[in-house]
Amino acid sequence: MLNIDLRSDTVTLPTPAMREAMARAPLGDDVYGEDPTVNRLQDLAAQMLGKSAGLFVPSGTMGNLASVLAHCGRGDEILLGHLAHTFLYEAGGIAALGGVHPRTVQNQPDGTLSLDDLRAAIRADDAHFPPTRLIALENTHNRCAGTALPVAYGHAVRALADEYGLKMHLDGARLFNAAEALGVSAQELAAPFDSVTFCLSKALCAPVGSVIVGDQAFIHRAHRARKQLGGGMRQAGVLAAAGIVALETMVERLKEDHARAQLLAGQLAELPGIILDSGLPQSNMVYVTLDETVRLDGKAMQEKLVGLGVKVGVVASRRFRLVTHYWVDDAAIVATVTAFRQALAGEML
Ligand code: TLP
Repeated sequence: MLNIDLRSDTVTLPTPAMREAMARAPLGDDVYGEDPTVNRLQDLAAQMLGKSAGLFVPSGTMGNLASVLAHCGRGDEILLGHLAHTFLYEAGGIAALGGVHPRTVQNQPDGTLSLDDLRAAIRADDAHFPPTRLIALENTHNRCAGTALPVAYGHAVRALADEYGLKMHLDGARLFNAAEALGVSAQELAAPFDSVTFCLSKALCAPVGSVIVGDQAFIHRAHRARKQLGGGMRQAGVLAAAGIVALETMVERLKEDHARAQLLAGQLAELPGIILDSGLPQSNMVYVTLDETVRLDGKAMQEKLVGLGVKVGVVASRRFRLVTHYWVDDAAIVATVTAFRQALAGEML
């Protein structure tokens, strides 16, 4: 029986090299700052992204939350996209735990926020309003089909933020995918931002963890926020060791995932009943929708596919997300298209 899991790149298991590194990692108590492997990962991440300091955190969600807490006080306002992961899928943590007021701006289909919309959303200094403190962007943009936001766009938002004295945070959960998609370095993409969170446990295959990077003063505050959130871990070097392997050996290969996503998208689009509604993917995410000629809804289609050994994510009543990753090879792409064809057979109006 096939077992192809395209629900997310979060399902990636660690590679044999990661398991090996985890077993051998020198360890210490990271709450005392004494885990040499965590320290090495943090330094490596900061250097790769061109910032002066890094902080290992258990998840992307905690990375974004600790960053927002480090930038904002209670009652401050953050501007972010209406489709931002932090707004939609992080359990409202910034409001629940930080008292930070989220104000959404419409995401454009390419994942950006228009400069005019952002400018219009920045509050005047008036006692009626929460003070605008932070702009948060996402790259690649998950709900905008894995689009990559270009370097120039980041700098344009930076210029606006500087006009108003605002800070900028990047949810770069898949920053290395964005860099690969655009043919630029992660450092160039990170440059306009005061802080960046990126994930080791998505396409880079590490089992656990994300890193926040920024300047020393920011990381000092984020470190306290991490402790408040219960994210101070002890011999976390067993996890960080896999993260080092991820950064050293898994970045280059992301282009393979992107090529497979394009292949998958192109072949699914040729099937009757399937619409590739966001066009050919820029990174590792394929979003497709069932048109009105298909009798099944998303859930029923998903179940049929599971029966055929293929797992996909349902993101709306007739819309799916399929994410390519290290454990999805060329044969899996062929098998997935075949499974879609079989699932649709006899279900067309
Ligand atoms: N995204 C997950 C789900 O939560 C939707 C996925 O399968 O894609 N930022 C972005 C852009 C993300 O896509 C995710 C995870 C996170 C942050 C949170 O990372 P974790 O899961 O490590 O807390």
